[in-house]
Amino acid sequence: MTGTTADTAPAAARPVVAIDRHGDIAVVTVDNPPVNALGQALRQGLWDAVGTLDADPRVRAVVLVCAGRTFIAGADVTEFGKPPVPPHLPDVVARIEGAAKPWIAAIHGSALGGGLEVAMGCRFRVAAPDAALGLPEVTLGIVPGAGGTVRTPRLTGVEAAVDLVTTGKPVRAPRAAAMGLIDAVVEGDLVEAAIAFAREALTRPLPPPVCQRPVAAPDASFWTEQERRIAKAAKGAVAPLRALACLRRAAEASFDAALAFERETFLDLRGSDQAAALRAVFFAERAAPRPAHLRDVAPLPLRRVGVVGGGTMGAGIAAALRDAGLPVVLIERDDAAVARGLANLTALFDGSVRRGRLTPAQAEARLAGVTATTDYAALADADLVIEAVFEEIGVKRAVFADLGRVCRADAVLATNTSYLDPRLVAEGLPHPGRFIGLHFFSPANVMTLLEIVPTPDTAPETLATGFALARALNKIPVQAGICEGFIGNRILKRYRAAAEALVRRGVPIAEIDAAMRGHGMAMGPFEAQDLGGLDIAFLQREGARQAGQDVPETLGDILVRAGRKGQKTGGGWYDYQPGDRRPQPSQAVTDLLAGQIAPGAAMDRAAIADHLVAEMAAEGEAILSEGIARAPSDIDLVEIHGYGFPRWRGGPMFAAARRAAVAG
Ligand code: 3H9
Repeated sequence: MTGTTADTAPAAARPVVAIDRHGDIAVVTVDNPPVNALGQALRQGLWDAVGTLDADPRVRAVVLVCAGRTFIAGADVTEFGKPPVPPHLPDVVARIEGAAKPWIAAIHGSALGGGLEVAMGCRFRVAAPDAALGLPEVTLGIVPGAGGTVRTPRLTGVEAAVDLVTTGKPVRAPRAAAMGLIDAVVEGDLVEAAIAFAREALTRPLPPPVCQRPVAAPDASFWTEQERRIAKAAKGAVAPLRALACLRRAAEASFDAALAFERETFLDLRGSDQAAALRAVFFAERAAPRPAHLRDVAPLPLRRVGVVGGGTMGAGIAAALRDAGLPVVLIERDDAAVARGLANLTALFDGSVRRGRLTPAQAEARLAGVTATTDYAALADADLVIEAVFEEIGVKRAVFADLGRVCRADAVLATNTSYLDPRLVAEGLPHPGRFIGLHFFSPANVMTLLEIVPTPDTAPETLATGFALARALNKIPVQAGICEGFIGNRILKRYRAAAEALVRRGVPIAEIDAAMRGHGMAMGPFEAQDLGGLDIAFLQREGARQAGQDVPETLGDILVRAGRKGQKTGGGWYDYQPGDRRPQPSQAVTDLLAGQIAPGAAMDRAAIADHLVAEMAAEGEAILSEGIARAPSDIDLVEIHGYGFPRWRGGPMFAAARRAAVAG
């Protein structure tokens, strides 16, 4: 790779765009760490490079390559809130496309958004085998703004372009080559391979620039079908449908007219609430794995991990660890439980095979990396052990007594408790600095949230190791203080109580669920309880009552006492027909709750959703003021990644702040 690296060169010695000449081929190297985002200096540098190289008679072709870990990863998202400064990206792309010499984009790492748009302005694109290419703009609430919707269908055809642009999902180089997005996948040194490609290309007539290539327009029924499909998947996010409209224009209008339409859509969406929310989530997600307060703390190495408990949660955690390549020791209390734990794990890996995420051979290798046993001595060499046994303090304490005996004094010991006080779980443990709460969400091999709960005794290295684990597992970590339910389940409790309070006021259960789905939640609060089971929270309340706490009777309690625990018992808040997960309003529930419900209150769905989200945000405020969460954005990440809150609303705290700002 040409160019200097960010780590070794002083800032002044490193131009954002450098030009080298290899005989008659020029190599333009972009060097704008960390991800070569298209800030103003880079746009200007590219603009100037076209002029310089067009004027250089020795140069016959230009290779565009990037230093560092990636090709251009897109527009500089930090510039989105500010007035645009020229040269604008569409003009830079047009200038590269109109250059007198053909440009060849040589792609490694990720060519995303504006980065792929720059590459599509080039006459050719070659990429390293592991490069990823994509147009993730819709995930930021916008559409591509520099020709992405207009040039992509000219390279790949409309159907593949719809997929790329409306999902925002990147594709790897081999797939990109198969769909026509790039011209070749090249092995070995990328610059040398791109120069060789350029020399070869110069021996033949050049293809036309992408803007001059034709695009076949599908008929109206294609667009109607796509609209229907995309609207359903978007659940209220507007960008995917607006991106589809741009693609349709690209297929049906001239290149220039489509480009103008795309730019207009881009500028319109860039200032929208949804884009602001999605940008906030984007930066919060990137900041989460490396919190500032742990910058100077080195995590402990994670080479071997133990999991105690092979139930749904323990098996899910073990699967997540294996997916990250870590060898796992799985401990259960007897041989039958070991067999059940292994069966749970096998079922998870088989599921991944069915969904095409793993080959059968990979699934077998994942399973082979698990040592399942009843013998705690197998944990003697573990760097980290995660306890995921029954949610009962005595059971958990017994596990930690064993772990305290067999594990190394520097092994991190974690509890996956979701409601118990981790301080009580750890009581009596030798070397308490190594203890921490790691709250996974079920299914743990799928859900991206990890609540990290230190106790007052937890050492900084232990906390840093929790974050390192999250990075290894590709999860979003959020640090939480100790309170009942930590961040997520505490807000959930308030949310459910507020929803029940609406039912008591006479708002129909199905209206509340529909309102929250309409708000963009994956599910409403009552249908979600039916799916997960009403008995778990009921048993917690009963436990608290038995311990002498004053816990008022909830409507859910009435249902559970009547045997209605959710889908698994054929009914909870709704009735269910056997084999059918669709909730049906229930006369039995109406009868059971009759004495508790006021005569019908009218409340429109938007007001229901606003009220419930405001309740979530109010609990979030309390959590912040008690120091349980470190920042509002942490609460938003918990809601988005753990509880199905719509990303495009930015989370309850973001929404509340936005609402307060608008109100004045
Ligand atoms: C676009 O292009 C619009 C155009 O169509 C139209 C224009 C007219 N801008 O993720 P990482 C920062 S929309 C600014 O940890 P990785 C990030 O915050 C854009 N900053 O690295 C972090 O900062 P810090 C479409 C950005 O190696 C640092 O870089 N593009 C941007 O795990 C490292 O990030 C995208 O949506 C950005 N665009 O992954 C691409 N991107 O060090 C989004 C990153 O201060 N980016 N930063 O915490 C990514 O997907 C990943 O960053 C990438 C690298 C895969 C590239």
